Amino acid sequence: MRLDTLTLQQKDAKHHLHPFSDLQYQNKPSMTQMISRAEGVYIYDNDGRKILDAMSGLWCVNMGYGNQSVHKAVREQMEELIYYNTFFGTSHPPAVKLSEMIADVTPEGMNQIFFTGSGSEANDTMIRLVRHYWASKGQPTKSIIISRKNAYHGSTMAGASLGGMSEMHAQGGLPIPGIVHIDQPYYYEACVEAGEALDRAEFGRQAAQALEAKIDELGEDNVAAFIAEPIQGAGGVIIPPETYWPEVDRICKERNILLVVDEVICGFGRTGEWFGSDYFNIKPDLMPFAKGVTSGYLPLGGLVVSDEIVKVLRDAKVELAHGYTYSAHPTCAAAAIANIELMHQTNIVDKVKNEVAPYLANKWKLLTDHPLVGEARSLGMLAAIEIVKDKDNFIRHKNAKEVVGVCRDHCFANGLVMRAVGNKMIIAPPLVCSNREIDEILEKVWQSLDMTATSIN
Ligand code: PXG
Repeated sequence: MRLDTLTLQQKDAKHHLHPFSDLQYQNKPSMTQMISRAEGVYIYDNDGRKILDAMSGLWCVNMGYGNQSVHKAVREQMEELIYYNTFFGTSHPPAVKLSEMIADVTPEGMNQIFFTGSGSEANDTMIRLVRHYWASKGQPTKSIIISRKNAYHGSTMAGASLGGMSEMHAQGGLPIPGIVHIDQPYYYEACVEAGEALDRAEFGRQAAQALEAKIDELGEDNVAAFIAEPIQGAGGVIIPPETYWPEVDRICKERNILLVVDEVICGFGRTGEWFGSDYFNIKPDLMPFAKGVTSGYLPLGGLVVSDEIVKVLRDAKVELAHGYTYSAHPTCAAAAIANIELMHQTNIVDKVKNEVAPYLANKWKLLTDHPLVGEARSLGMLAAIEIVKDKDNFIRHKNAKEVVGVCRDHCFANGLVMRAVGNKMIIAPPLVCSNREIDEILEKVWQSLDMTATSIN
């Protein structure tokens, strides 16, 4: 029997603890959005209301909802071998095939895949492998990981410590030792602080040089790795100036620091390349991934490791004392295989690069004409608008958080999932959006911005 929405909401409030939610929601169950069905780029609430999901779930449903080829592959794998592990020298066909398929699309020299259940686990694995690598090379003091403020790398102890979100650090005694943070390359915020437009290229170089300064401060012999998202996602779609990544890449190579490029959001086509590293021409040593690898159909993540690192670990001749029950879970791997096959068949990565992302970009930049929008930026299928009070002088609303909250609520009421982050509104729509669906997103964004302007005046 299908339960009515209020009953579901009340039962939910009774026993279900939601992630990243104000726990007071349990006192007002009717506020909980109850999503019951999805198809293509649309989700449907329990009362059948159609909502365009411009966040691809949580940045993951890249190929859209309801792909029958993925469903079929999952069903068939469940019947063949629903689960087995990959510990102690065991493997299974989906693990073999998926690692080969991923290695086929990763950057040169990046051909070794360790599987996890999520992006957070991938980053936990990363810290252990990186430190094990330097210790195996006889340099155990190289253990500090440098990350960035406002970064998001997961929600486990290590993931949240690598992340640079102060609200997360405040809960649970984080960050764990051995992790430090430098500033993010957030150009628009720097302009707000300066009260004027800055030189973008120069700002990008300076932001990268903060890494070099931190390495000098800590001593090269104590630093293991630098981790960063190619484009910060959860932090608010922070697209670095073009000068940033070449400089970071240079610094890591010159200073003998491993470069970890967190591809959990940017990986698997979101930038119009297979990986954000390809887009920015970065040469990473390790790449955590998750989300888009299965389009969120089943949980699976992992870490792409360079051949060179794996050679050192092999030569160390000690067992790798690390792994998860669900590493390379066969059914999840089957979902990933079918998803990547679908990506190849539909040529989606090239399509995003040459058709979908340029179409979105052209429409998105027009949003700067709206009085509330200080900047409208996009790259691939990632886009943000900076909500401001006075765009000529880079002045934000004093109650910026409230204003974006109002905008987010108008979006939802207008049938659009768009996220509010700090003082920005962001989207990360499915890669498979049609032009008509992108038009619909833009119509709803304009409408919601107009309604926000009216609400706050
Ligand atoms: N790295 C990056 C770059 C991410 O965006 C993770 C790691 C962790 O992945 P898991 O699979 O452990 O969640 C992420 C996840 C948000 C939001 O609200 C973002 C993420 C997850 C949940 C919510 O923007 N990113």
